[in-house]
Amino acid sequence: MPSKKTDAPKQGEAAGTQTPDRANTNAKLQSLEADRSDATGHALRTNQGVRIADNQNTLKAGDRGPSLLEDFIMREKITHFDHERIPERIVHARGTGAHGFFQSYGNHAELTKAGFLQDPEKITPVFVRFSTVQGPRGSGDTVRDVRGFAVKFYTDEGNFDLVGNNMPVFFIQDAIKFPDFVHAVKPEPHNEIPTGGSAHDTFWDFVSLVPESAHMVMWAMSDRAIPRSLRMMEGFGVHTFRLINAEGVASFVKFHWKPSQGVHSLLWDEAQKLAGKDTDFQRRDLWEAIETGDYPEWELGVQIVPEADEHKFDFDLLDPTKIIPEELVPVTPLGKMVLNRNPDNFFAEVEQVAFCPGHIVPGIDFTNDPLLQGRLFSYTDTQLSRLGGPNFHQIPINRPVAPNHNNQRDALHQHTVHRGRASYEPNSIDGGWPKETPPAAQDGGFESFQERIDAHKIRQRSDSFGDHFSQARLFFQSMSPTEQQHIIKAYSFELGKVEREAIRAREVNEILANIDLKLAAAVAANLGLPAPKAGTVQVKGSKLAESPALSQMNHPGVVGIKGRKIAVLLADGVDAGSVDRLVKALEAHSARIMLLGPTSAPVKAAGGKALPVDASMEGMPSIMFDGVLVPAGKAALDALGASGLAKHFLLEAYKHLKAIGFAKEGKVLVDALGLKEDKGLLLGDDQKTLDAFVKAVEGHRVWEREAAAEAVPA
Ligand code: HDE
Repeated sequence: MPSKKTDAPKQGEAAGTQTPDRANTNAKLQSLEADRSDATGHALRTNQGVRIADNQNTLKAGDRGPSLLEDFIMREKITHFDHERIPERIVHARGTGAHGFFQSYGNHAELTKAGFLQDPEKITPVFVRFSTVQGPRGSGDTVRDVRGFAVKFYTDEGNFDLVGNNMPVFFIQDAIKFPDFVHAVKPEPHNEIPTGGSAHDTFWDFVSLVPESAHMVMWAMSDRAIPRSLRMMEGFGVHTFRLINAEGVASFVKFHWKPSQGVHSLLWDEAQKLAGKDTDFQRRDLWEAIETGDYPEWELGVQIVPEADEHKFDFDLLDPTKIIPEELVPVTPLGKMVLNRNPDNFFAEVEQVAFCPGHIVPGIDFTNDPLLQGRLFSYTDTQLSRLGGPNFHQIPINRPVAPNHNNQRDALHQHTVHRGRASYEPNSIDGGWPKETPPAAQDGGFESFQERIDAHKIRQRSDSFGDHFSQARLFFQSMSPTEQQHIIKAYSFELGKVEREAIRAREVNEILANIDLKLAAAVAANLGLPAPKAGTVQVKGSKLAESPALSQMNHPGVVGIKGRKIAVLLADGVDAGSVDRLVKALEAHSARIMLLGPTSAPVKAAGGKALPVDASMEGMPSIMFDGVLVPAGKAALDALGASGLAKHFLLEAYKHLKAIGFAKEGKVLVDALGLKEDKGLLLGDDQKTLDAFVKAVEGHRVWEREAAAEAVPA
């Protein structure tokens, strides 16, 4: 369906300058600010408001005597502290979040009556939480895992939560299998190992016995599971939803988030090293990007399928283990989301935000996807134990900006002081308020899509959910050779950690062999198993031979190297003019530059000028950067060549296929390190070479270097 375009900002347009001042542009947003507290200028008091004179000493009988029970100040402080923790999320416990806004590109009234998608002038505040799935709250950011991508839209018509992932399918088809799946992937129950990963027996036992997981496991073994940055991930609503317009016409849709920053990943070696050298790598990356004004942005789009076309595909739209290939149904852009504000308080906002796929607004509705249906129950239910009762919607981060009067009363943590005597409906005592709003084309009460159901009450899976391998095959075959190799290595690594040979063999023979025999043979070889000769089931195959949209290589982004991190290596004797030129050239592209020295002390440039550095090469290793520059200055180049730290930095960046630019006289260092010039290893600080460097960073990796990089020790 064509969307009417307006002059609202488009993907990739200067988000920073378009950022609205939230409090001023929309008075309603002020309700989101109301509970923020700032102690500056205030006296220290108890929770009851009593000023505290001494926050250092418990009340005691003499300075060496026992503490006194009557010390209400100490007791209140310790009691509160004793109860500071709440249960972490059962899944998606590790996460981080940010505030921002959504703006529609135009009026999408033909598609939906949801107000926030109809007015391009309207700024809808959002809060986003990104997460990993398996690990506990303190686990590493860069583990191989699915990433949660949950967005709360505070619309005028109520909260809409799009609780998605960075992969478009899921491991199971029916909600009743979710506890089984989660128990299998979580750390094993006897020793709580491993933290944050799926490389263990119970996960592979389950998925090798449950072929419906084959497609999603393929995504989880791909580079999508180790994103370079939360800013560089696609997001997907996964299930098929419905959008409904004012005439009541419904369309099936799949939601997509396309990052302006492109879709990029870490290399597995980087991901593993980062887990030790910066456990908070992705959390920090998002935080710093927002602090420095590199506001990440995504385009929201939908694949639209008219109701009449429900059965026109070779898979079932209700099956959450299937994608609609974008080559069959392209993504129609609807609007743009920009994240422009970090939370003030992690616990209050990120930890207490409560998403639920059941939070929808008029104009959006569910389908009968059996996984989605189960989720509608689970999310509210889990908040009861996590957030302590049914009033979690009153916690500031969860509160809608739309009014929410009703007759629900009391319960734990009730913050609202309800006025009036009638907490029932109908009533005459309070004038009948609050009253229902009949459904209407626009601004009416929520009305469910009237779907005719005529069926037996049964526990049965539809035959149309029975093909588990065709799309897993499509995914593998749509990858570039490099991405395919990464997938083979990921399966080999993970299965290599599985203790039971029977599980390894089952995954190879009964899952991988049905997806792709070359994949199965390569993984089998790495595991020391015989290559399977044929699959165990007849796979129908997809209509499409390939879906290029599945390869990350086809998602370079639209903002160039904005926000990419570049290290400039300095040492005593560096040419200050060369540093200046490089920094200016990169700043023109809005890259984030860090000057690194052998230590954190300033370096002495040729001529004696002291150049302050941002960090040491020890503190900020190469794995934290997207590219490296080495400026001119013979003495500095000699010093770098003599430093184990600097050599390791450069060799590691080379091994990780990063863009590395040397000033012309750096050739000695390149030769000494045994490196060869290529599309991303460049010599010279003239404009042409710098342009090539920028292009190489934009390409994210110098894939052509892979074979040469193999020879460099990790
Ligand atoms: Fe979730 N999921 N899930 N899930 N999920 C939770 O809700 C659940 C599923 C997703 O940042 C929990 O508040 C069931 C698919 C995200 O706070 C819990 C089923 C997708 C987040 C829950 C699924 C997701 C959760 C745990 C199968 C992608 C983090 C804490 C029927 C479309 C939200 C919580 C945040 C969190 C249940 C499957 C995404 C237990 C029963 C499919 C992004 O309620």
